[in-house]
Amino acid sequence: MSEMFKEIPKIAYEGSSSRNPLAFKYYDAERVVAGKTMREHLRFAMAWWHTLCATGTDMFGPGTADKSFGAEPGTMAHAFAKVDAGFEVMEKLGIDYFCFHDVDLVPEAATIAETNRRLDEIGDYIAGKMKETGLKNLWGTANLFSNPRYANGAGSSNSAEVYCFAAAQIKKALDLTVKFGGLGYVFWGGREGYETLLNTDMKFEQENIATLMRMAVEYGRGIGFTGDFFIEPKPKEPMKHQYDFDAATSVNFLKEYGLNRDFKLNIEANHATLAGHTFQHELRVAAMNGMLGSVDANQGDLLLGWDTDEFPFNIYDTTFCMYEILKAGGLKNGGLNFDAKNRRPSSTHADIFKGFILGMDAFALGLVKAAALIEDGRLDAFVKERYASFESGVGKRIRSGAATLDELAAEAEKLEAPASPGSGGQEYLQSVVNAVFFG
Ligand code: XLS
Ligand code: NI
Ligand code: NI
Repeated sequence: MSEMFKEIPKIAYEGSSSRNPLAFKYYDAERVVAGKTMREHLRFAMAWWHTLCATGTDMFGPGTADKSFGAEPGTMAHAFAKVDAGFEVMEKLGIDYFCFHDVDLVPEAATIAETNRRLDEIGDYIAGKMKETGLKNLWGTANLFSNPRYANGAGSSNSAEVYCFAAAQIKKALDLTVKFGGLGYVFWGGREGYETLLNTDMKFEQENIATLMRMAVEYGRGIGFTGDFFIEPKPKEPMKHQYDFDAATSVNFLKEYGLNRDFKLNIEANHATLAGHTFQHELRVAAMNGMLGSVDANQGDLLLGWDTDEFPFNIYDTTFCMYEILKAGGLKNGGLNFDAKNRRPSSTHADIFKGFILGMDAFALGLVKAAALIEDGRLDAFVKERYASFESGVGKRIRSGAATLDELAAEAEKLEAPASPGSGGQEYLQSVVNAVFFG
């Protein structure tokens, strides 16, 4: 295989004073932070779809980036060229993992049988490259939202025939994920939602989605998939209302249908924004339910109402993300998948690498700052003190579940002054964060 990106060297760590646009300023793979190397903590992944497929097409115009990689798009030759390009991108950036949808890998054919044959062919080629390079699969998924048959959803479709197609795609995507030794399998419910309740039986649709997931678990476990299944919450886009609205909604759904033993959540920064939450909020909800599985690392734009999938830039956000991950004890079968793409005018091949450098540096810096915040201890100390009244006396009885309303009412009557919660200290805590950030 010949080199595709000849103008791009292997990207090295050169430190924050480097002015080389093709070097890491903060991501130093082997540097140990809080007991593990950056590489182990961050487990970066490349998203096949954005990196190798997306050309920048939008509603108002065609793509600006050339992703032909020397082959004719829509052919198997192109599918192979994308594999070569993808592995070169990962190797040059030192990204250890990739994520894929079935139809990112090959052009979809007229029949399932032919698409699957193509997937087998490309699957063998990818597996060979993985063996050769040591690169790994973070997760796989099936695209159940692009093909017109999924206009009304897949698991939530009104058509049992469409539902069968979805099952077929999931089965094959699971086969590939297992073939690649993937750590996870994602369900992002692209069109699993509704446009109007006038034509929708919401309970029926949700039951069907759960059934499809249950079958996927059964099949996956049967073929030796030992990783985690993930739901990736998103409130809207493309549908007006999507069932996996946010982390709390998804946790409830998984518990309601008894899927919580096999599933965790894949939290995407931009989806949190769309749900009206912070990224940190979504991560915390997942973590406190024991379901922080993996992360789609990108960022949105607060001035725009859609999934802009930008490479992460905001250090406060990457820091609070890594803060939640560190506090949760790390990601077991997850990592940081750059579900991110270049802006449409950033159309060169070098821009692909610069996007990843930005994102990897932003998360490396976030990791360092998160570890520093924990090490500093002032945030933890403040939170501990804030709830200290529950450590003894009546507070302790409340926590243990032993207290009664009668007892607490009597306690309240004994109080001389009106009870006060004390200062929330937000401004103080924010100044601590800035002091830790900027020294
Ligand atoms: C779209 C989603 C999608 C999933 C994988 O908004 O983020 O890219 O991550 O299907
Ligand atoms: Ni995503
Ligand atoms: Ni997204």
